[in-house]
Amino acid sequence: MPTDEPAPFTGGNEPKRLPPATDRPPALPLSADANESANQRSPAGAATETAEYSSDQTRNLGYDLAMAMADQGFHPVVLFGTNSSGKTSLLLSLITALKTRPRLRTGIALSAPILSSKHGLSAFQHRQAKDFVDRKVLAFKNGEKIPKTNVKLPFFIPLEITPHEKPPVRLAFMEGNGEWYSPRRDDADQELFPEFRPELENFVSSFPGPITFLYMAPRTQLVVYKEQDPAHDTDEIQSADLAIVGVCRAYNACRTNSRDADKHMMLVTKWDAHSVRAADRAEELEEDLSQVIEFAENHYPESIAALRDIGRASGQFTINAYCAGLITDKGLRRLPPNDSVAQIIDSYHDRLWNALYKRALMSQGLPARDMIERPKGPPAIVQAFKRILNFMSGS
Ligand SMILES: Nc1nc2c(ncn2[C@@H]2O[C@H](COP(=O)(O)OP(=O)(O)OP(=O)(O)O)[C@@H](O)[C@H]2O)c(=O)[nH]1
Ligand SMILES: [Mg+2]
Repeated sequence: MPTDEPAPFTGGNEPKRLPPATDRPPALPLSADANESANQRSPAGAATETAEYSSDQTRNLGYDLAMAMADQGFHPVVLFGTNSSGKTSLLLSLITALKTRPRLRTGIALSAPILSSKHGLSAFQHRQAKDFVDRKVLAFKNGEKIPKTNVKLPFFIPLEITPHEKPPVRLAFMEGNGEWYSPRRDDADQELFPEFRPELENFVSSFPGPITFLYMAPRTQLVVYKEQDPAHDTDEIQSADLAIVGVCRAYNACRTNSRDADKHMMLVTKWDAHSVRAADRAEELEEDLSQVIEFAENHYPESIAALRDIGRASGQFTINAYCAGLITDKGLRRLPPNDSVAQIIDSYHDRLWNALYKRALMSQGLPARDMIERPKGPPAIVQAFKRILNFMSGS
């Protein structure tokens, strides 16, 4: 079943042109306060900003981004997941890994703005990306609490990734609010599944090349390392499951280009919650695919069925675990770099970078290869030891 191997690249079709303006998706409200509200800011304090933008600019945003990203050779990575499912933390942990571990011998830098300077939203979108890569990463690294994302428009974080003696790639990660995907369980007058936001639908339907989609299936919606009512969590997890179903439906309705070359990666996020009370943390924290799949099958059955339906080509749909870090209600817990738990957490970041790097290479027609060579060390030994035990116990 699932592996972390990327799906083979089978090439793409011509970009889908947008219909005339009159048929395009409805515009967003004008004069939105397009940044986070003051009480939800990171303590590091991002710049306060009020953006005014017109319906014309937002109506075409997805299409404009798709065309500009295709021209500039970006591989898009689109994250989906409800509130508190771990989207922002995943991005922060990925960027932090490259910024803070020189042994990975990989450069990372924010690219120039994706949209041309003539585009009314170019500077605004880029400021958000810069704020993320600079201030939010700094706050995460320093153990500050990550606020809930509350933006008016989705935005991409364009990155130049330059591994030592390997081809550089450009990846652009989409950041947005969890609410956009939440099923409307309490409103019987509305359809259960929300439609894609217009900019997102526009982007997904227009981007001519392969896209990588990351679907967050949180191990828990609660704050890890804090006692809370588990009944509440069951409901939230069901919503997280349904949210992925809604996204798959929206994808089905709008994506035609390069469908067979897209990749759909379900990530069981906050995997450290799985081993919170384990006696030997390091061993239990390591990704054990059979446990991950068992958890996903029990808690995300509808998502799995929907993802199997849209990712039919071999290797298009995968399931893995992810851990952004040991994060408490106060923020990231810092561990000494040689600590065995820290090394296992690093391995989640490294594996995801490798999978994304391969995707970016293949979308340029280059052969797949790892970006990060994983050091031989304790995690591998733990795995081998587990395999021997499994073999001896006949499981
Ligand atoms: N222990 C632990 N906590 C995590 C992990 N990933 C995320 N969290 C915590 O879970 C909460 C939600 O994470 P976010 O990354 O903000 O989730 P999100 O999907 O961006 O949520 P919205 O912005 O509301 O859409 C935060 O308190 C994070 O610190 C993880 O791997 N381990
Ligand atoms: Mg967020």
